[in-house]
Amino acid sequence: FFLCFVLVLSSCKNGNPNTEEKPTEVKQPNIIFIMADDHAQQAISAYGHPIGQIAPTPNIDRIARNGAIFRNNFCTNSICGPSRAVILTGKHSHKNGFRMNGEKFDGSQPTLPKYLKKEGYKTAMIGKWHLNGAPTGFDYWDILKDQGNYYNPEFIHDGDTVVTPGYATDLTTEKTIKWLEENSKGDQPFFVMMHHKAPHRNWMPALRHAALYDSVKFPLPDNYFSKHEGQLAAQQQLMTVYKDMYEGHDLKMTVAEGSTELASNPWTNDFDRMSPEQRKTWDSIYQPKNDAMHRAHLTGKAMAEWKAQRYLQDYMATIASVDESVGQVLDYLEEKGLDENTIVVYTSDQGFYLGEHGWFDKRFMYEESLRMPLLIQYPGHIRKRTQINALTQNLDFAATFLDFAGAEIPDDFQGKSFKPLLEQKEGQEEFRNAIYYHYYGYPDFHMVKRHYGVRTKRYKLMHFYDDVDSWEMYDLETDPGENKNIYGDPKYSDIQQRLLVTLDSLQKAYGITEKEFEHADKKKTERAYEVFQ
Ligand code: SGN
Ligand code: CA
Repeated sequence: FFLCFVLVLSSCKNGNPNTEEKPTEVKQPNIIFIMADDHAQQAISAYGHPIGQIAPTPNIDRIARNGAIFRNNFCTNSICGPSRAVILTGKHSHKNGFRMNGEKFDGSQPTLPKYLKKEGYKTAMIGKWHLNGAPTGFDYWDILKDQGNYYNPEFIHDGDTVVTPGYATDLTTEKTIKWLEENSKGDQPFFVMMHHKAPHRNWMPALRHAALYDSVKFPLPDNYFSKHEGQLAAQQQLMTVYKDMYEGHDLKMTVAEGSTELASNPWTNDFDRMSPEQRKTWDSIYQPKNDAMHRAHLTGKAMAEWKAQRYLQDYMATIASVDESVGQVLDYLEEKGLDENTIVVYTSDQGFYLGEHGWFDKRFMYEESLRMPLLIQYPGHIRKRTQINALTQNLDFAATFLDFAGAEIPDDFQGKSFKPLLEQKEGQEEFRNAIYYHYYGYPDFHMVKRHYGVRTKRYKLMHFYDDVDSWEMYDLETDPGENKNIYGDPKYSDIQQRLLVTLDSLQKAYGITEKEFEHADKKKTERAYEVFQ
């Protein structure tokens, strides 16, 4: 009897009366959150798009091989500062207060790094911040000034702004690895955000990559020359590759054959900040290709197509350095034996147009800029090559990371942990049946009208408002390029009605009130076309 009593007692101590195993010590995972700026899914080879096949990203793909790739991950508001604020707070823009670029993030509110610190994490933020004001909740931060520059950028750290010689992507990686060297030993788990500037406008590649895609011809989308029929807001944007890009600043075109002087380049700072040696190498790479362009005397459609090629060559070349950065971080973790207990996330603040609808930039709720790439590895916890098709959002990131850290998810979070999806404990279909989107940045660069909408697995409904009042609806199964607006088409009236109900209920659930529609400033709008041309 005594022996039985001792046995029962000792097994109870182990927390499981049925086994004699010692409980495994659960250690909180480290989290490395890598975010690029404007990196479209089309430009990551693991997503399978032809552009990514021509210009592959082998290191980013490693994360998909080691872990999970999210096929339907969307942002809530496709623009830099707002997306970052959603990631930090787990709340939609109207709740975290950062609706459009240029606003100041309220750093006194609770955020993901603050919650993680409470759980014992060391926290760091390195690279592009773009939320105006100093980061809060981080033990360490070293951020790019404003949007950041590609060459010899300014970093802000400990109250000092320092021009740092080198290339932004490489510098951000070096700083992150240095921080890891100094902080990854010991018992404390860490959370580090490594935020790249690339591949943001004006797409200046590292010198070692500046000729990488010179001989490549990228496929152009069918709707590159779209006239945006039935799409009022699209007719009024200013983000068409062949109309709105600056020939010098964006396309690095020169004024004439034999010259290195850039054509229209209103923000000279991006080039003037290069050292004479950097500039010399740069010109030695770009001048011959610009001379060839001048000799071809291109006009009309041929010139528009040439511009798309130059845009994509540069855009993809800036991604080559981001891919190297991811490789360096993954190698570092493996070398130090940290890979098993570290969650590595790769994402971008939003998607981007690579010529679809004729465009660059983002902001619209159309697929290419609504979609965010998302790849996550956590060996031993997430099965290799997991495919997530559920409708997930940047809104869910904070809840998910807190869940992995073993913390409680605050009641006021609007996102949902997708940890159960990654562990295959929840059905993908059940996760969410529709996402809500709301863009506020008008008037602003590229003049994309304010709009909100819903997207289900198959359909999308959007309403453009402010100085317009126009509805659009798409069947993404029959029209993935979103070329045919079916709003008001009697064939779809039942579906339209259902989408309107979904929209209404999501707005109520997330707390969107009439107040959200009072932001419009008509006077500002009148001036805006001049300002943002
Ligand atoms: C800059 C860009 C715009 C871009 C915004 C916002 N112009 O103003 O094209 O839309 O940033 O980008 S640039 O020529 O100065 O680069 S965001 O990613 O920061 O939201
Ligand atoms: Ca961005």
